[in-house]
Amino acid sequence: MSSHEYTVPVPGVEAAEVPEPGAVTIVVPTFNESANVGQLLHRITESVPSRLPLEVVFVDDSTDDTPEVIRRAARDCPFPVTVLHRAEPVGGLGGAVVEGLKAATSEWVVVMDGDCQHPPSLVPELVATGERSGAALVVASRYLKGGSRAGLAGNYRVAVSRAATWLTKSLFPRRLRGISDPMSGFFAVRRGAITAEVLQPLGYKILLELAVRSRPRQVAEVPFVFQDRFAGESKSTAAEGLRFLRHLAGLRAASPAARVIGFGLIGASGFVPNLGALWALTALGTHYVPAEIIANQFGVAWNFLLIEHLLFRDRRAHRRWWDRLGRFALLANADLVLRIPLIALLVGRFGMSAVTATALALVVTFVLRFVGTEALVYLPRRGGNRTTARRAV
Ligand SMILES: Nc1nc2c(ncn2[C@@H]2O[C@H](COP(=O)(O)OP(=O)(O)OP(=O)(O)O)[C@@H](O)[C@H]2O)c(=O)[nH]1
Ligand SMILES: [Mg+2]
Repeated sequence: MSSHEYTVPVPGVEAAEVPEPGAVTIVVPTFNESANVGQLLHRITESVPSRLPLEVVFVDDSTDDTPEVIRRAARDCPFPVTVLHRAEPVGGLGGAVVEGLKAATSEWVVVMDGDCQHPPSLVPELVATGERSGAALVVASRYLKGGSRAGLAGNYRVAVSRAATWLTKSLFPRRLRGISDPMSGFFAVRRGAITAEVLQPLGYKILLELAVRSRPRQVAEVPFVFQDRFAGESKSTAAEGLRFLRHLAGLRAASPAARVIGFGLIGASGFVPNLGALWALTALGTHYVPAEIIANQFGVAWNFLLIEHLLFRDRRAHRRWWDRLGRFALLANADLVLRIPLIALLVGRFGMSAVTATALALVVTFVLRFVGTEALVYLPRRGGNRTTARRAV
């Protein structure tokens, strides 16, 4: 993908209607927001055009009549309104925002929700702040003085939002410096600052994606009050929360150093099923050598599941799951072959308990296992092709 794609005009917008440079494209993802979009366009009309030339691009995945309602309401708008209805909602909300960013033609793009929780009156201020400070990204923050989360329905949502923000900021302290509200869905970005590789539709929180994968050198923030939904139902679900956690893990695992740490943490968590099974088996009277072998399989299965889903999610496609599992299990058990004599030594010569000796040996073989896993299980094959996979060695 190259940057010239961004200059492709929005389908359905006449060239003469495209705003001049310095103007703004408001991108609004919508999913069944028919009760809100008219009100949103009304509020935009009231507060933006007199201060800033604009166009509005809705990226719609609705199953109701939202596109129709938008088209009707657009007749009263003094600016161009486009609806990109997607027959296939690829990437959900994140994918929709990416489509909108690609379709935008103005110098500035503002992303906002379609349910009136984000006040359009702030749009000119977001852009003006960017122009004034030279920032390429301006975030509307609920956590700055003057901002608030008034519209988050209930203590539960507030707690979840706060925990997610804290977790996100702790995972990316450097990249998110200066961004108090990385979960905000309301922000302005210079179109030139959006690079193709950051536009990964799977990212559900696009701001986080932008800030982490290609953080512009300068960012600014403006406080805002997150209002109540005007009408309709929330689309945020527990499944979306899980998707967010996977997204966080994927972003974090993109750096090799973080992958080593993640691998270590997952390996350490594997102590629990491993030692638990070992304890149970030895308590049942099994000799510690066969008990080690069986208990190790519990740790292997646990580690494999976590590593697959959290660390190498994006690097699984070039081998089938059983191929990966086979290789992973082979590595882990080869490591056990190394470990058994070491454990025998520690138990026999130094009088350690089986549990302590196992813990020590697991740490020693960790590095070997990490290198082997990267190289033999998840390293994309050179010149390899997904569909013509060679047989596993
Ligand atoms: N195109 C598209 N838009 C979506 C999708 N899911 C949600 N949206 C839109 O994204 C915006 C934010 O979704 P909301 O359900 O309001 O999420 P929220 O603001 O975290 O939740 P509430 O506080 O309860 O409103 C809204 O404009 C939705 O219509 C989707 O799959 N596709
Ligand atoms: Mg909302």
